[in-house]
Amino acid sequence: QNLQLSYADRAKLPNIHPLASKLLKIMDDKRSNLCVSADVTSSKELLQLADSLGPKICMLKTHVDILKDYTVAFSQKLQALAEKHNFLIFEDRKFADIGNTVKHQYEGGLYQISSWSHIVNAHVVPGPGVVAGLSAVGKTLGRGCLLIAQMSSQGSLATGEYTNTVLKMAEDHSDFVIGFICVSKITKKPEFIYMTPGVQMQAGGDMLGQQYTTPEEVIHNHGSDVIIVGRGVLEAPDRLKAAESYRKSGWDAYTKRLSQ
Ligand code: 6AU
Repeated sequence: QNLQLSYADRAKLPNIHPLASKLLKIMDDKRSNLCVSADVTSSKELLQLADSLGPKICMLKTHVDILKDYTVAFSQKLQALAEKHNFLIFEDRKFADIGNTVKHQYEGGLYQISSWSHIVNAHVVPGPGVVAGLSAVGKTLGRGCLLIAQMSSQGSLATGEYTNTVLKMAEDHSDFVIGFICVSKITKKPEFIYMTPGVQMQAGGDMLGQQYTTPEEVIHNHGSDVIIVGRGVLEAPDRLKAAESYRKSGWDAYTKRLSQ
């Protein structure tokens, strides 16, 4: 399963996508496999989070459509913070329409996501056209896409044959698809990045179907690469302290995996 291959070594693989390579280098440099999910509704609060947690994370995930006060200036400030602290921006847009529609949704509208987000994700329910449409916008900009192969939520339909089809689609578009949203490392390919949401320090769930596992379980037992943590950090009394403890748990689980 290549679980002993380090992030630094994977960054140098001959067939690695440049953006995946950049992410793996950031993870190695900052000793962080933590992506904070900044699910807040004020752009000021989001920028404060990005600035204070920036040193602890390899990636910041946004849901830009839950902001009540999005502006172009906000997206420029976020990009500047990503430069300052060396993290990537991941807009969790979950595109899921025909190629022609997602092309417009990615490039245009109010948010012009492709102009500021390094990474986006997509459901493959529509078939390969969704990836082709996004790729038509993002590829020349050097952007990358994560395909949703599995979900953390209870009763998810993304299992079995569906998940296998996602893998095939990723391989067919490896010039734009850099990895997966998944519960565990679902292929042997070390060129792909495996990112897992539904992470808290204690297993459990919320009232709306979210299911949580621990950083150790995700990185060490399931062989995933990046933990995505929202409320585990956002609802902590001290967000910086919480981010540091998730960073450390994720990193310790990774070094334990390497030394096996
Ligand atoms: O840690 P939480 O539960 O507060 O937040 C988890 C974040 C949310 C979800 O929209 C997202 O992760 N997410 C995703 C993603 C990243 O695509 C997929 C999934 O299966 N489950 C999930 O929670 O912002």
